[in-house]
Amino acid sequence: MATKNPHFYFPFSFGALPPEVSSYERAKVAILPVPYDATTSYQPGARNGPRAIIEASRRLEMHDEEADSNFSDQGICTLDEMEIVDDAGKMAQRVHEAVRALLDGEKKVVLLGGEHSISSGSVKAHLEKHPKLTVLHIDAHADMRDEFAENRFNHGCVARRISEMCPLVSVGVRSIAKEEIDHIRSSKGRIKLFLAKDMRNNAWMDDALKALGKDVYVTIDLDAFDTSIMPSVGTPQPGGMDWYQMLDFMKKLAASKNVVGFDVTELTPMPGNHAPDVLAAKLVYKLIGYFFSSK
Ligand SMILES: [Mn+2]
Repeated sequence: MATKNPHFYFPFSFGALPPEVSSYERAKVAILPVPYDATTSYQPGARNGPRAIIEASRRLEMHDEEADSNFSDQGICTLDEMEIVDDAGKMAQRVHEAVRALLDGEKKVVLLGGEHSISSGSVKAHLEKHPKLTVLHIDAHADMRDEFAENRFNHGCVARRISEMCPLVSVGVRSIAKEEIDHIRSSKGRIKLFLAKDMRNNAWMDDALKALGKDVYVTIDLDAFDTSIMPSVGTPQPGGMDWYQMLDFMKKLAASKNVVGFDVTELTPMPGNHAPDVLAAKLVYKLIGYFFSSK
């Protein structure tokens, strides 16, 4: 088959992986792109995020320099982009059904956004498989409003929707409304908050890990990163996390918890600056390695 000739074939799959390691049957990990951004409140364009992450991933070395290992050996398949419907609630429902089908097929799921509202459907599907699930939410914003722009499924409400299903730990937050703080205080410990201002040394990491249960789903809004390295987001905030701080935290998480799935959302690619796309792609690849290798 011509597709097996490495000289004439550069697949549009995560990591440009060839069919031998990227077929659905062979893959332990399934990447689900969700190009949805209908409720984005400031700069639109997250619908272009999944494609930019996959495109950037095709230029990555599959040998991870840090782990001295190739994380793609476990098989990573890239699914077609999900079909979009306007309504955010219906979209979350679609994501729920798609992720449930993948979990039924024994896949580890990686959701690529798209705006953050899509995550609630993925959490719901994972919770059905892991009843004691807790969610680690990494974000510049609390996303804890009951509704925003008259929409309970707006991307600014996603952590609230998730916290109605299971306990939630938010880290990296530096934009939060008074009503959101009041809601977290009234949650009796079900929602825990780590503000970015309190994360300038790494003492917070152990406290955040202690707040999580054994089974963890990780949802990442890329605006958690500092804008100096991640300007390609719809709603930027200064004072975010740096690359190695994020990786250190993710490695500690992987060492002490069972991470069952994750998503990376809100990349809004910026014409002429590919560095943030590469950051997102490399983060996804490293997390696949940290969370799913040899488990
Ligand atoms: Mn955010």
